[in-house]
Amino acid sequence: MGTTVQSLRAEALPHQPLIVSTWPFGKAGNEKALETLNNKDSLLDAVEQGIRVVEGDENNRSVGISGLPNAAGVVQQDACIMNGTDHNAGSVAAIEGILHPITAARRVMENTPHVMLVGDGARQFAIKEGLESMKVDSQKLHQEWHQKQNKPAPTERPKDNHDTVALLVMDTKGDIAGGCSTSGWGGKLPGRVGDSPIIGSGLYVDNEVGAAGATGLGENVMRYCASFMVVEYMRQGLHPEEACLKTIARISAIDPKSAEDLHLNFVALDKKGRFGAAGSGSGFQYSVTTPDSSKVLEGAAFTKKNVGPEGGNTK
Ligand code: SD4
Repeated sequence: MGTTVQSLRAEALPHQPLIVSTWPFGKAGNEKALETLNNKDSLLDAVEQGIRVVEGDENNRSVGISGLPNAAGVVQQDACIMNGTDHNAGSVAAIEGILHPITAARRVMENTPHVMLVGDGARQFAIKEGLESMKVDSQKLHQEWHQKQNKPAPTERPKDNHDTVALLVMDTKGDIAGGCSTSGWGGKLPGRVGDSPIIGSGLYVDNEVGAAGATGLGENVMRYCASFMVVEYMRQGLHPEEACLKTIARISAIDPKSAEDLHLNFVALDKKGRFGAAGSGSGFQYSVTTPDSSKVLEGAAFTKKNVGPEGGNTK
């Protein structure tokens, strides 16, 4: 990459909407989120509508019903949503056959006294809420469903086998919310739940500080409450990019695997309107949208040089 941490650091962008999401496929979601804010819809609407665009992309093989199936050939999806202003959250995990898990997560938050529903309970709840569904999808049903839509199911697997959209939104008031959605790790054991629907792991939002979201190997995120950790580092005053790097440094100081093998990637934004991202390896791309521009940027790559050996900041 050859890009330094400093050069990747974005300038503060106060008093204007800011949307940050994982991967280049997040950009279309960001733009929808911005459009939603421009229409004077709520912050949560912006998160939900943005993520629905990514979930609805038939060519996306890691988010939505076109995502990667588990070891039994079934797509089981995880999603969550969190509102910074009232600290409310909702999530669904290992949900099958629901076209927009992010909407199911929001309904859990708004229409139940719970935070998380899983498996068949989550599916039944979503159906009762009137959400679009299909039959639980063995590979064959999945193909048939796509044929009915007159669109063949994509056959190519993404090179990385796992990806997630985590999408963070700040509005003109500086209020923050976020969401996550994924079909998770391809070939996972049936019933496996990743980091993405776990508040504090795949996503965390604190309206006083900022928000963070994760993508990568969920097991390595969940064991450290990593998005919460990123937000806590921002609370200490770290720039979002530094907070992401320091979280990776801390995990990598504990985990015997090489940083590359951890497959950790984070995006973050803070209350000042600053944003950043970092990955445990190189090549993590993320999307940033404001009223002035919508771009795909390269996150900082963790090395022991850009963050001290015990996660200490070298600057
Ligand atoms: C998971 N973290 O299920 C998700 C998948 C992902 O990049 O983000 N992969 O483990």
